[in-house]
Amino acid sequence: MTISKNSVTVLANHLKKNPDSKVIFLVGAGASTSCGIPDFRSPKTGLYHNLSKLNLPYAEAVFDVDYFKENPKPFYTLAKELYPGNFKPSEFHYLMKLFEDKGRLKRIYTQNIDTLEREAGISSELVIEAHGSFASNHCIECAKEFPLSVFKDKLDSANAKGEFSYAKCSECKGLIKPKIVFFGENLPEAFFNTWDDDVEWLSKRHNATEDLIIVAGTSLTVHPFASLPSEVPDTSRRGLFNLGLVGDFEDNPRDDDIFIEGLLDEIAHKLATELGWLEELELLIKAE
Ligand code: CNA
Repeated sequence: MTISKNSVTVLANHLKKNPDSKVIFLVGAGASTSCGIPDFRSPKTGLYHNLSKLNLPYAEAVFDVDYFKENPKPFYTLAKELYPGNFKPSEFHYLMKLFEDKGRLKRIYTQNIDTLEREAGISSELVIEAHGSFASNHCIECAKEFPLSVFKDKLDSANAKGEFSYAKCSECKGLIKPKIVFFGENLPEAFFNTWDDDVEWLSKRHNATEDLIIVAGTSLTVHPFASLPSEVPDTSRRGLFNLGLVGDFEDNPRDDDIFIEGLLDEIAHKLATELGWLEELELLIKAE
């Protein structure tokens, strides 16, 4: 594994030497912390650390469907804070958009529910929202779909004490929630199907080692997403942009892995500089 102060240069050189190579990003909450959305697990600033005000029996209960049925308030409180529109994409999101503009983006798999990849203008067919998003609503009992306003209006009508009335299904009176994957719920089929297709595509590429899979801003603890890096064919090259070594990069490092330790926006800035893309990146950010 390459771990050095020059890791950004190693990665940039790989991209420059292989102009036909494409990149698949696997991203997590660390992509959006600089936008003001806390991640789950960073000590002191993570959501799990800050959930104490919601009186949850355990932090993950906020995304537990059985707990939601009993007490929707913690999820509503969190959803009000995280609802799309409240935040702007980061420099790193715009770098991923620039990879698309340069014809170098194969796909982004995101665990994030904040839709900031879409906000950055990345084409929807290139983004797999593995844990769903706020972009559609459904009844948790009968799966009937509802317009966004049905849930959003309830968030907006919280009283001064932060209490909500809850969105309920017109057919069966079940609770309505955004299609965010809770613990105990299945991931979207598109996640599994597209990943299988992309792995096959990687395996069949003539010079597969040229393609890069960049894992960024995730603790790689939530499965099945966390196992994706281990499924990358060893004919492709893996990179990790993160504050620390995680998951398969720590447990089963590969000789040609590239680990770039640091904050994603700083890494994005340095990488764009090395690739000669900085001016375009800054234009994208300015145009927001
Ligand atoms: P996590 O477990 O909180 O891990 C975040 C990782 O990112 C950690 O390894 C941090 O060290 C690292 N990190 C944090 N900030 C930065 C930064 N600026 N630069 C580089 N690295 C950084 O979150 P995961 O994404 O691994 O966990 C998966 C969960 C988080 C998914 O189910 C998401 O739905 C959920 N989540 C999403 C959001 C969002 O949509 N923005 C926010 C919080 C949690």
